[in-house]
Amino acid sequence: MRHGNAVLSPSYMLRKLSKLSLLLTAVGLFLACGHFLFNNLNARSMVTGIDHQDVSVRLENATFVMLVRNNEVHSARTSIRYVEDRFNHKYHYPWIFLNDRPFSRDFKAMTENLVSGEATYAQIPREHWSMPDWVDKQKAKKCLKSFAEKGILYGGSESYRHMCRFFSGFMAKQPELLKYDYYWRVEPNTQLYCDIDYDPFTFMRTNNKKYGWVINLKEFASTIESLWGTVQNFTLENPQYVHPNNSVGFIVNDHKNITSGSYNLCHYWSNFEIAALDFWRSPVYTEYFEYLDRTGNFFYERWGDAPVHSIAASIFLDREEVHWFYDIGYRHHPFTHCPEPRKEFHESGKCYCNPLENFDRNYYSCSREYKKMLSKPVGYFEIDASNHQKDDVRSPEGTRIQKKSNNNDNNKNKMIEINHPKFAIINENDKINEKNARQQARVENLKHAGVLVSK
Ligand SMILES: Nc1nc2c(ncn2[C@@H]2O[C@H](COP(=O)(O)OP(=O)(O)O)[C@@H](O)[C@H]2O)c(=O)[nH]1
Ligand SMILES: [Mg+2]
Repeated sequence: MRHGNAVLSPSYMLRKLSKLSLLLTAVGLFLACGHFLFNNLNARSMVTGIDHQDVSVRLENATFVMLVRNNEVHSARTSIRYVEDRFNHKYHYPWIFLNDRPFSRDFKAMTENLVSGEATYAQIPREHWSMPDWVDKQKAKKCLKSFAEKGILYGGSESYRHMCRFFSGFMAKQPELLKYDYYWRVEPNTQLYCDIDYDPFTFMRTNNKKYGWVINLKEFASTIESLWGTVQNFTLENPQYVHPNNSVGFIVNDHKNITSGSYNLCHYWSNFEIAALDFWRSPVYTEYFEYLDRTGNFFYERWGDAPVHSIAASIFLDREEVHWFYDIGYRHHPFTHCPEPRKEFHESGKCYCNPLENFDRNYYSCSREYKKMLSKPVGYFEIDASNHQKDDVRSPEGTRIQKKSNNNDNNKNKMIEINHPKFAIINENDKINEKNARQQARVENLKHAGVLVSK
């Protein structure tokens, strides 16, 4: 009994308890170390080489940016939710919403608690969303009409042109963005398919990246007829801006250079961008944008911000400053980027897209051109523009000089356009009948390509 009493005595119980808690602490420590080691052993991606950190705070001077209309609030909410769930709920980066009109109370109410960082709603100044005074409004109106009649995607839309010009020249200069170094552009109705367990902004900074993309593809030739000629003229006048280790091989095929080659229509799809704002604010880019803008062809034609950005990144940046976020599974209708390696992205439970739907496999993807460019040694695309004669299309004032083009390339580009899968998303705002538009575009393109002779 005494023995039994001793077992149950308070001091005995205390000794037992403290031994037990020591044991539990040791087991806890062991498990924590194991967890830490396991996480860190698996922290570096086998495919991208990126280190995945385990952090829960905003680290960089960066923001999300979404240009959006009030009536797109639910599509905006979809995209926000994807970004938050896959990445930002751990980091709480702020969101900046931009609009050419004032944001409605409803838009704010439906979004401000969905984001995990601070939300800012800003209206774009009129001078960044209107035709500049050197643009001939009557001529622009006629051009829009003729583009619409040809069934060119968004051909008849003036607001689409303001949007493209805005992203090309003014987004980075909005007062709300001035305090940031990096942005991530998000569009309504887009999806993210993979957990992002590192900070892409930190990746950009520590690896000295300026431009990050996910999907690349070919542009409609008919929307940018004189863009390449204008770019050629700009580089001929400013050969010092061409980076010696550029990635011109991505936008010009067959080892040709800016002035001897034609544009292969390849560009990074700009509805997803993670980039350094200082590049768009730099004197080189500003001069380039102003040179393009003086032609008025954001309106007379329909120059997209995607080719405008991509051409700049390919010519003015070191190719090492451009980054393919291959590991980010992403969809913007109608294309999906789905990282393919099964073990890292799918069997790990990280992604849920279908690798067979990966757009890199599509004929219209430019991933082949990109990889080919990367396979060339550093400095391979160095260009001495000073030896070339300025000879193409339009003066900065937009007057047609002399169109010198390579017929074969032009025909090839037209043929590419005819079956372009993006025709599936003809703009509803333009009230274009998709079937008629496609039919008309085919006829027009065949005529241009010399396949059909008009009577
Ligand atoms: N506020 C505003 N946003 C616009 C306007 N036009 C386009 N956007 C936005 O600009 C982006 C691109 O437009 P979108 O219609 O998606 O073009 P697409 O991706 O080329 O088919 C999206 O974020 C749109 O919400 C406009 O007139 N006003
Ligand atoms: Mg879009």
